[in-house]
Amino acid sequence: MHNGLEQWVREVAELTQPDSIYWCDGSQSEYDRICNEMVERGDLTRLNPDLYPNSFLARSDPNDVARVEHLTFICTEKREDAGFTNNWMAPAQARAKVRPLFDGAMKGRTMFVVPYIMGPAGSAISEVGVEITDSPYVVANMRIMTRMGKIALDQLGADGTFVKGMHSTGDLSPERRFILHFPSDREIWSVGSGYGGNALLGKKCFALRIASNMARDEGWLAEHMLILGLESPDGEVTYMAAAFPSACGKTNLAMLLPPESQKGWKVWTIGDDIAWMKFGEDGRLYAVNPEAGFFGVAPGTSTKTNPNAIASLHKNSIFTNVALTDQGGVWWEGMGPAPAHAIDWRGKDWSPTDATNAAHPNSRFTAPASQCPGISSLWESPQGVPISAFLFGGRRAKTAPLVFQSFDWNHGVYVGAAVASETTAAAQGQEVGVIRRDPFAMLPFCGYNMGDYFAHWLAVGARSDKLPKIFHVNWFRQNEQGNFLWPGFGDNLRVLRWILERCRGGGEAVETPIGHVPAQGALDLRGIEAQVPASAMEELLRVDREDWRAEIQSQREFFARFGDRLPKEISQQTEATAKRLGL
Ligand code: SAT
Ligand code: MN
Repeated sequence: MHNGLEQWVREVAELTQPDSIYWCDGSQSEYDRICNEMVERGDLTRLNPDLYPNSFLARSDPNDVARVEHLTFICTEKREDAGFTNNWMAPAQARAKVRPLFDGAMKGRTMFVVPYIMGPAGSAISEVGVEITDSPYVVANMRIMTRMGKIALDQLGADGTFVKGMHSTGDLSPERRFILHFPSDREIWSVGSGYGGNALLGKKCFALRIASNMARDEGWLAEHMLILGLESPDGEVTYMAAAFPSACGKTNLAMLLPPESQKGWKVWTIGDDIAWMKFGEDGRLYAVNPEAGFFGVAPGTSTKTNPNAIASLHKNSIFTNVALTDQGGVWWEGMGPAPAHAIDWRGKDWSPTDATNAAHPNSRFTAPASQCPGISSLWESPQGVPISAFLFGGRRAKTAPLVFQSFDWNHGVYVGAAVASETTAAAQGQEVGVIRRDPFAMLPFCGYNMGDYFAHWLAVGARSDKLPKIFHVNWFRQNEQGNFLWPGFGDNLRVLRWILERCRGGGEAVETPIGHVPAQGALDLRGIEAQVPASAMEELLRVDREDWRAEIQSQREFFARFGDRLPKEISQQTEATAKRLGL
């Protein structure tokens, strides 16, 4: 047994005073028992086993439905080390302020000790974490999302290192809700929320905020990226990693099903949210998915938009804040025809004529990755998969073309740093649909000063001559009437194909001031010619000087806020772009 772990568990128990302490082994029988107990208490609803075997519906507190960025803190000694993109508290002050909320917080409850591995068991890229929680819902989700229990204790051994996560749902009051990260102690405290990224500490808290610190210190990358393998008709598979902000379609792209006209092409899923990458001996970057499940946005997910996601969640899954049908199944907006009656995410009667949503816009499914029909045979490979291309993107109605390639690595780092996107429902307490700058889609997830993070990316680029090529994509460009110009979903394969050709040294391109865009005819549009006429294609790839004037101004203002922590290279790239645009 690991001494440090045992001692820490004792300390947390002394502080939180649970009725009992339970060490999770990760077995199926343990999962079944914990879920059954929640059903008996009314905290979970078992779905109709004929429709969704071994699956459950959970409803969170209506005040607790998404990540809370304004209550999320990076606790470094110096404020500048967290940077202006993070909320900051000094570690001692943060502990003094929040410790009282844990004091006796688990009285009358069971304290679960949840050891877990982020990454495939036995991989040199993997890391162990332990979450202590009083939420059985968190335990059940962690079992789907991570390799949890005995397997993690075995990997930890008697003297391994692990990331500590202390979680209590507290009283769920937003006034007493805090998500604290202590990067130098590799430690997380979370209280007052039972939802998603606030409470499943392996996900954003560890795998991004703490791991980004580890990655900077140790020379690797912890990124908010999906990982996919694109198989061409000759059977070769090329791996790509893509960073988009929360709820911008990472899960859909990772599970893409090619349209009819694209015979012979296949997309294999490795991960849909997070990538950890280290250099291999051959100088290439190898990526693993630290997670073992999908915590996907439910609304908009259908057999049309993402058949593989639907196939993944038909059993052994947990649904949170979706609607319950009279047949004991689930429903959400965008899934298909609405049922005549359902119980909505708040637990109230609902019918399609109601003005409210049946499912919360940030409602989620938690499903084992192994159930995805398109899961890659290498998704648990300890070596990871070699990455050939990085894609950055966001939701932009204007400005950003469908796709462009950066001129080189450093220009690509600037392109990543300049990502902006319309906000979504994945975070609470902000307006939806306004443009915010979101570098590398890491704005809420980078656990240290983002200026230093840009510098880390530049430094990574200096270490190898076999780096992935860097691209920017935007599936969300609209015409003057506000209609999407690009069909998206499966048809995004056409863009991935051009990216693949560029990686192989082909793919016709035209140079623009912001990068290379596909030449006319370079994207295979067979089957969508009517939907995407030449005029639409032109608009999709257009670099509008006036839009870019505003864009460059917004970038300058944003980058200026980093002060002397901004690498010179980034401002030089901004100004070089402005110059190429003739601004
Ligand atoms: O709530 S999570 O952080 O797990 C999901 C997301 O916002 O991407
Ligand atoms: Mn995410």
